[in-house]
Amino acid sequence: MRQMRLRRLILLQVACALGLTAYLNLVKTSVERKTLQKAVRTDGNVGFGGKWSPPGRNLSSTSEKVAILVPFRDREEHLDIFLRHMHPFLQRQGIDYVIYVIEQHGGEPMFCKGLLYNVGYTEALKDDPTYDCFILHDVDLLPEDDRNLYTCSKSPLHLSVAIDKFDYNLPYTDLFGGVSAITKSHYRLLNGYSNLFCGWGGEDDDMSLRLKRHMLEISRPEKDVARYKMLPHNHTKENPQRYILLRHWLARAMTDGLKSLHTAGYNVTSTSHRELYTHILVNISKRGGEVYHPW
Ligand code: NGS
Repeated sequence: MRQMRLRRLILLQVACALGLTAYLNLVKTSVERKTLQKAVRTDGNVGFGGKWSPPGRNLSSTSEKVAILVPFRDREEHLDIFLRHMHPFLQRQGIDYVIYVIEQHGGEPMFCKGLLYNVGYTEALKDDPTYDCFILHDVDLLPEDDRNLYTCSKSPLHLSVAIDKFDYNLPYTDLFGGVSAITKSHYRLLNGYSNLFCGWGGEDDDMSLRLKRHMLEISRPEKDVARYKMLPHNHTKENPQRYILLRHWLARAMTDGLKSLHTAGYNVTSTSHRELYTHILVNISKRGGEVYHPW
């Protein structure tokens, strides 16, 4: 009898200890979540889908609406750091914005950044046709200075002028990659990016040539303002066909881009409004080894 009572007492103590541990874990997780949210949310809440408007903005407001397009694949750790950095940064600037992460999965083994930008542009406008300005943003670049404004101007803007990796110097004058800002109408006029560049390099140089063709000069903020930190990563697989594609840029400029998106061989698998961004999942069908010659 005494032994049974003792056993029951021990069981009760074990149950209490387990219950207390579970409760403490729950509190810990909730505190961690709140700390992350606090780090991300500076002034008011980030709406579901990664939307935010400056307080006091109403429907009749004329301020610019900005879509931040981030092509993405296999870089969860970068995305986490990027989002924690960007929401407070954009809110301090008072930008009316939404962050779109356009993720490539399956099919084509190489990363097709230009095509992902075109899909992001098209899907963002389906989500909200009133965007005026698009920021084209690599996930591994973090702006260092709040004076580097994420808005559009009359001519396309190249914002990542000074990156730590290049000792805060611009590698070449025609560079348009990294982070850029372009109006909705200019993006359309340029026929967006080429859909054909898969693998690292060249899609931004092709865009730069499109700008020249339309006599759109690249503007840049001051070098001491447009400073960026690049997150460390392994070099992505280069596109061996980029120079061949670039040689024929003019023949492709009118057709290859937004206008040929419907034949570019992709489908949007899902669109979901996540806590800190709108997620667009894209499957790009595998391309052959040969350079595709639509021209
Ligand atoms: C050039 C690439 C661009 C690229 C730039 C900077 O060589 O696409 O380097 O790259 N052009 C070609 O390969 C034709 S970075 O080191 O910042 O990734 O944007």
